[in-house]
Amino acid sequence: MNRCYIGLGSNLQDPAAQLRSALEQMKAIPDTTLLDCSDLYSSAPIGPGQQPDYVNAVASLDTGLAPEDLLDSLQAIENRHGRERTLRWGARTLDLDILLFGTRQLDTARLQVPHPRMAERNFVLEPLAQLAPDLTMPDGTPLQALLAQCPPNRLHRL
Ligand code: PH2
Ligand code: MG
Ligand code: MG
Repeated sequence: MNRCYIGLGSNLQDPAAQLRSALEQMKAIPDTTLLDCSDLYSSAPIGPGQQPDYVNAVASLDTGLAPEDLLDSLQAIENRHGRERTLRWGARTLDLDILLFGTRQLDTARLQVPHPRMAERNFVLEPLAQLAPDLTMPDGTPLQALLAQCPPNRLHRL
């Protein structure tokens, strides 16, 4: 089993409801136990053009799946929520990102873990710290050290 942290985000079509529905569907991923979810946070969009604010959260789970199989399950949930893959960092109904997969460091065509931009994103680090304040990154960096140097971006707990 590997302890994983998943970033959830949405800024279209009732974002909070998208996240709640995604969490329900994550409970049905095979060989996987959904453990916990942070509060929901409203965050300013990072990305091109005018976009609505996001709702973000982080969930924890234990899985016996291989990383790419967990990714398949998460992408299937995104697709069932009408996710369209057009513009990079464009508005989306649902985004489910593997932030951490145990202590693994992965760099394949489909999957980079830890998530390569999580250290710059307070909408990832703050909810992650709510779930696991004492977490250490696979390279040994404490999560609290990342938080201390993360650029500020408008974020509030809903
Ligand atoms: N996700 C992105 C791009 N920009 N901005 C916020 N506030 N929240 C996100 O989840 C987010 C983003 C790409 O996945
Ligand atoms: Mg993302
Ligand atoms: Mg994604």
